[in-house]
Parts: sequence; C-alpha cells; structure tokens
Amino acid sequence: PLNLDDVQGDILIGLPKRLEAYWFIEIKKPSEFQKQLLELIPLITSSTQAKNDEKACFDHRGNDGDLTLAGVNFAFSRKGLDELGFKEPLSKEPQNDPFEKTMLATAEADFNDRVHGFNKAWFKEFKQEIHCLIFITGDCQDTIDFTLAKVKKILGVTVQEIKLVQGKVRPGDQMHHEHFGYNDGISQPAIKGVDQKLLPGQEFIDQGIILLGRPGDRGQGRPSWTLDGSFLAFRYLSQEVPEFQDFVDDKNPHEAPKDFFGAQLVGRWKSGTPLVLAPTVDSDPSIGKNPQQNNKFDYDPHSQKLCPYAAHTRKTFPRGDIQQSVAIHRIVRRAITFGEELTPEEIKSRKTKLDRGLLFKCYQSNIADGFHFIQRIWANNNTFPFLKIGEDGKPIPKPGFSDENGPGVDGIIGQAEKGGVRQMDILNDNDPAGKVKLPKEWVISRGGEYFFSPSISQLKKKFAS
Ligand code: N7H
Repeated sequence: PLNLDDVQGDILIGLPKRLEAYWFIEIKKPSEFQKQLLELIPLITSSTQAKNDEKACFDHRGNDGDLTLAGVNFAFSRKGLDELGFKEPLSKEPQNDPFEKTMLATAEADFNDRVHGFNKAWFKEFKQEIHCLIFITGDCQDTIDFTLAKVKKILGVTVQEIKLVQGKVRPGDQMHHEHFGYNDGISQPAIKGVDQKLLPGQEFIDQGIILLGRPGDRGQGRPSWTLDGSFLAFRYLSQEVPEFQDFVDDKNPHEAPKDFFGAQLVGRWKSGTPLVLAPTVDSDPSIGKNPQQNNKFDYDPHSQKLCPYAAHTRKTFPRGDIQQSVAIHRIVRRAITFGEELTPEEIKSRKTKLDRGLLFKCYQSNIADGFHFIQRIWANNNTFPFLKIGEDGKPIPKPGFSDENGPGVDGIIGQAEKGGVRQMDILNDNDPAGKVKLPKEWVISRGGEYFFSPSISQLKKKFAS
C-alpha cells in the first residue's frame, strides 16, 4: 500500500505556503553531491508531514494559522539524471516523452514559446542546463532564507546556482487570487486512498494518474526506482495585468456587469463563482469561496450559452465536453504568484513595468498526458473541443459556432505561432461576427523545465551514497 511518509509532500498534499523559493541548480561534482544528499534528505518534507502541518496550521492555499514547518522538496531534470550517470530513460518511448526531450528543446515547436526567436521571451538561465530543482516553502521570508541557507550549506560547492526565483501569495483579500484578480486553486482532483472525502463536483482519480507505478499509471518500461515518484512541470509565466484588464474592459458588452467578458475568458468570475452557475451576473460572490458550492457544475457539451467552449477552465478540464474520460489528463496544480502589486505608475500608465505572474507547477505520472497535452492539444488548439465529423466526412459545427474553425484558443494561456491570430468564439455584441480577436498574449512563458520528483526512500537508496 501507499506510504505517505515516502512521497514528497508537494505531490499529494501541497506544501503549505505563503512564500516559496525555487532554486534551480547545476550539479558540479556528482559524487560529492551524492554524498551530501544523505544530509539533505532529512530536510525533505513528506506527504504525511505536509498533511499534519496543513491541519495544524494553514492549508496550502495560505489560510490563516501559525505555520511551523518549512517545506523542502526535490526533483531532477533529465540532464540531472544524466549527470549522475542514470542514463536509462524513464519511459519505453523516450522519443515521445517530453521529459526525456526536455522543455528547452521542445517548447518552441510544441507550445509556440519564444525560446530562441520571435522576440525571445525566455530568460537566458532557462536556456542553460538545469539539473535539479529544490523548492522551499514557508510562512515568512525568515523561514525561507534560513532554510535555503541550510540547504546551500549542505550542498556547498557540489552545485552551482542557475536561478533563484521566489513567489509569494498576494496580500489581504487577494490572498487566494492570482494577479489578474481571479480566485485560483479551487478545482483539484481527489486521489483515491489519499483524500478521504469528495467535495461536491470533485472526482476521485487513480493514484497512478499522479504517481508512477500505481494503478492507473499508463507508463511502461520504467525503472522500478521510479515507484511513487511524480513528474513535475514548471513554467515561469509573466502576466501583463493592466493590459489584460484594459482589453477585458474594452470588450465588455455595454449592458453586462463589469468583468463579464473576463469571466468568459476564464470560465469563472473573479470571486471564483463558476460562470455555469452564474452566467450573466455574479449575484452571489460568496459561492466562489464556498467549497461546498464553488465546483459543483458541469458543462453542456452541446452549448456554450453558459460558458464559452474556449474558456480557460473549460479548455483545461472539459468536464462533460467530450465522450472519452479525461481522467488521464488530470493534473494537480501547485502554483504560487510572484511579483509585487501594481504600482501607482503602472495603474496610471496602463503598462506593465514590473515582472509579476505565476510560478506554475503541476504533477502527473506522464507529462505527455498531463501538462503537455493540456497546453498543446487543448489550450493552444483552435479546434478543441473538437467538432463532430459528419457522415460526409465534414465537421459538423457545434451549435452556436460562428464557423467551422472551432472554439478558438484558451484566452488565458493559449499561445499562437508567430504571425498566428489568437481568437475565441464568444457571443459578444462588440464582435457581431462571434469571433473575438485576442490581440496579444497577456500570459508570457519565460521558461520552464520538466523534472522527476522521486520517492524519499529511493532518493536515499538510489541517489545518495
Ligand atoms: Fe489555470 N486564471 O487566473 O485565469 N486557472 N491559470 N492553468 N487551470 C484556473 O479552479 C490561470 C495554467 C488549469 O478543474 C482557474 O482553481 C492563470 C496552466 C486547470 O475546472 C483560474 C494562469 C495550466 C484548472 C486560472 C494559469 C492551467 C485551472 C480557476 C497563468 C495547464 C482547473 C480556479 C498565468 C496547462 C480547471 C480553479 C477545472 C484553473 C488562471 C495557468 C490549468 C482562475 C492566470 C499553464 C487544469
């Protein structure tokens, strides 16, 4: 049976956090590094510890309480495993596995990220070889600084820093909200044998959707030491907040309440209330905060009257939209916001000056089915949810579509190729043709990588010496 003491805490529970530091490193002295790992491992927070701390203090969404625990978790990239001599692929078909190929080598072709060309949004550090990611969570800057110093002291000159980035939850009533202002971190799948009860609207997924080697994991030909590990996809996503808000205000239908158009892009109002439950006005914003109510809905696969097909929440979890089960495409999300609140100057000029956004992190047992699939096959893809094909072989437009091209890209994270047009099918009086052109991306990928987060016992047995 699954032992929660052995699985890193961020995977199954989520490390409780108000702040989180991500330390990206390169291994310089592999054998010395492996010796130092022995000393580092006791600092690693297990799922049991994360769970106890969550109960005792505050939950992973930053609810109030006294946090006692500094969380530390650890993961290797493909290049990191290579560096230690563990060259065997973690899947039977490495040529089709994004983890094996690395995000750096594939993000441009797979996601239209601007890595090398097309105004080069990626930070140079993410174009270097990153071997490991160590992340540290805590209640305040002192906890983070103290713990990071401890980790740095243990690893010493065996590693070199590539990049250190830090996230923090937003202040005051924006605590659970990302920088565009939307309540985030609401909908997560429940994991069989880990989560006890379902919230309304929640579904159990097999452990193997997240953990390698457990029932439901479709991966084949994996080394046995990968049991109870998970793949971590990380993305550094900058958000252009005033520019986004101006566009949303400009497109908002005149008679509609403020932020209606934004809610159509996201699939929820800023409060967190699902559009399906409040399609024209957010008349009871308390729904958004209430876990008994805020996830209890489905989409009607034949209609986008209540919520556009291409809304972010619908694209990334098309509950009810397609006939096949989408269980293999579920992920658990563990993101945190980074950057400061808008400055008076930014508010006045309506231009982003300071970098802010989301340090996106999610777990899955197959990157190709999880993050990679969601971003590429759903979010970036104009034709998803796919049209039915008629007997004559031609697509039958979904009712309400303005043409046969499909519902468009995810207005929040969908990325077009260079010169491509981002557009979304929304019935909007300001665009009578039905397709709303999204002039630019307000979420910009500046880098990322795929990692493997091993079980704590295998970190000891396989990697430390
Ligand atoms: Fe999203 N946003 O504020 O607009 N996301 N997301 N996301 N996201 C969700 O239910 C947002 C990103 C998913 O089960 C909510 O937690 C922003 C990436 C999935 O119904 C909001 C960024 C990927 C869900 C946002 C961003 C996903 C989800 C609703 C980037 C994966 C659950 C609150 C800056 C490829 C859907 C909630 C469900 C929900 C926002 C990134 C995936 C408000 C701003 C990169 C699976």
